[in-house]
Amino acid sequence: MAKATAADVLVETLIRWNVDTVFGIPGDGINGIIESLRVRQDKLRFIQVRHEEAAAFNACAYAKWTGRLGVCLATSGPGGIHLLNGLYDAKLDGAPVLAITGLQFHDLLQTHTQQDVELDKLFMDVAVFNSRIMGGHHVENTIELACRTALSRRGVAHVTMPVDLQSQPVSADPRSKRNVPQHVSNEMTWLVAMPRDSQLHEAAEILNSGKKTAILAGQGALSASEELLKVAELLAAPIVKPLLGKGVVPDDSPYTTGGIGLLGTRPSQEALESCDTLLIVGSSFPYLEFYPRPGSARAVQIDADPTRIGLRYPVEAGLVGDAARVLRELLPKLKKRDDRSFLEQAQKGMTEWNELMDERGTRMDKPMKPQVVAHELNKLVSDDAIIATDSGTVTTWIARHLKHRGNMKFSCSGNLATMACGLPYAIAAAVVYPERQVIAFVGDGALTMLIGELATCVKYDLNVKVVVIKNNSLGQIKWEQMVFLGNPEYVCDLQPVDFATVAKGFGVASFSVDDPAQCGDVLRQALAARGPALVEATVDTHEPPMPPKATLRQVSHFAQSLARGTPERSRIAWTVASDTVRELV
Ligand SMILES: Cc1ncc(C[n+]2csc(CCOP(=O)(O)OP(=O)(O)O)c2C)c(N)n1
Ligand SMILES: [Mg+2]
Repeated sequence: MAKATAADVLVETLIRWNVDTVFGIPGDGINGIIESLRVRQDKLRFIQVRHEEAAAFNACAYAKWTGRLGVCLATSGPGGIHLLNGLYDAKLDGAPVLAITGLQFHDLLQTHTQQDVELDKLFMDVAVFNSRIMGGHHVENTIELACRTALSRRGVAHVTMPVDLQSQPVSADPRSKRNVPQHVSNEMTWLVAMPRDSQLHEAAEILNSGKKTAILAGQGALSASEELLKVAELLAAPIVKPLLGKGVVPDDSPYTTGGIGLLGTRPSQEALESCDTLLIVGSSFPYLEFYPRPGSARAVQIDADPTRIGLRYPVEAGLVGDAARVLRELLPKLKKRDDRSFLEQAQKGMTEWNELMDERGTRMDKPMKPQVVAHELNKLVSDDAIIATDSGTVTTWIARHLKHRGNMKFSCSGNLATMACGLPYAIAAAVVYPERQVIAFVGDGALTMLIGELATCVKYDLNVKVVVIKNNSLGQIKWEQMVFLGNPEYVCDLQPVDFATVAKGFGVASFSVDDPAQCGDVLRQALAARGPALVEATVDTHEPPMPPKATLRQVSHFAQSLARGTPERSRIAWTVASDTVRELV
């Protein structure tokens, strides 16, 4: 048998860490690793993508969907550089990812050799663990620590390895005297923190002292659904959900007011504006302007990470630990609130909000309103669908019209809010859960950034359904220019793309719809198609993503933007005015 190479040790160590999938693209800086993967393909599959950025998104999404370590692999120089945006996505959303890259020959580094990019230096800011492997006996301990660090610190670990070392027999590298053989283990132990009883009492006292409590529950509360609903019931407190926490409780629960932020609901915004006590659970929702005014509410925060306590709001009590476990300890200390009016007010608000969403989602106007597509899709998706979205106005449409229920999973790039993640996120879902319905709800701008990944869907016969909202515009930015800044729209128009034809070229079943009356049928056909399919939904480019409560300042900026010469201003003004009139009557 051939002697084990350093790359063999690397891949064997990954297998011991239960890594079953690596996303990436081969290259001459990682040939040794690719060969070790080839001979172990029955234990560890390699998903070959079309752009390393997608591989990093895949790894991030794999971690988000499964809670396990996501792994991506890229070659030296350009391959590694391409990973960076997806790795920042993982860093900012706290997804454990291991990125493996190649370096040039160990004895040519920093000599202007080809692809001479020291990726460990480049990745210094993105990575919580970042190491350059120096020899065959340095592989196992480095990879073990990389996996353990990424998982325990919920971040990116990066390991890079000179190409010549990869295929060298481990025995060729003399082991140093202090490097005792087999001194590491793949044991993964999690920190289990629990607040002291006095801390729980203090937190309960604060929450019990209020009359109007709101709960803000994010990504860190995804496995605390049952406990949150019990707290909501006891305190008559509406649960407000930042986007990554969409799955915390089902959208049809009487205890939630749905999303928060520009793409959220009016009752959520009102609950945070008027609460006198706030319970933040597993959330670092970044939009400070949506929190209660500092000082207007007494607040308690539960988070697994002590550095996040008090990050966004001046909380009086912090409870560090797993959301579900901490809530279970807190629950017996909470008093049932007799006055249910705050929750009832929120429920009334939600009835009105849902009517408004139904109205917006069922308009028969032409051009078709984008909300119609999200609304129709919501009716068709199964209760265990996995839905990935992208950054743009599309995020608003799906956030508001998709009713999270059952075992659904939903994600997007939350804190980085990068474009182009939607399709790779969906690909990762379809790789892991081939039997589930997987949907990418994406904009035309975002899809074109990594459109090559349609080929990945075909290559692996992935059950990914892409719904592309074609408004021929970088819509989100167009509205930001107009409504937030009062500037005329500039450089947001997109060259129209015939996505249905492009999809066919990739070998993806393709569908088109521009008629709201047909939208449901077309989506149904696409969802029923075997394997990957794409629906090009051509929509009204002038439909605004209305904030939950438009401020006077926004209205005035919008007017200024039109007055200062936004192209097609009469059409835009007409669309906004007719939407508003219809919603008032
Ligand atoms: C990589 C990246 N580039 C630019 C942006 C800024 N940005 C945010 S949303 C958006 C427009 C998205 O356009 P599209 O995908 O067509 O969706 P739409 O807003 O039209 O629904 C842009 C340019 C970003 N978030 N990420
Ligand atoms: Mg667009």
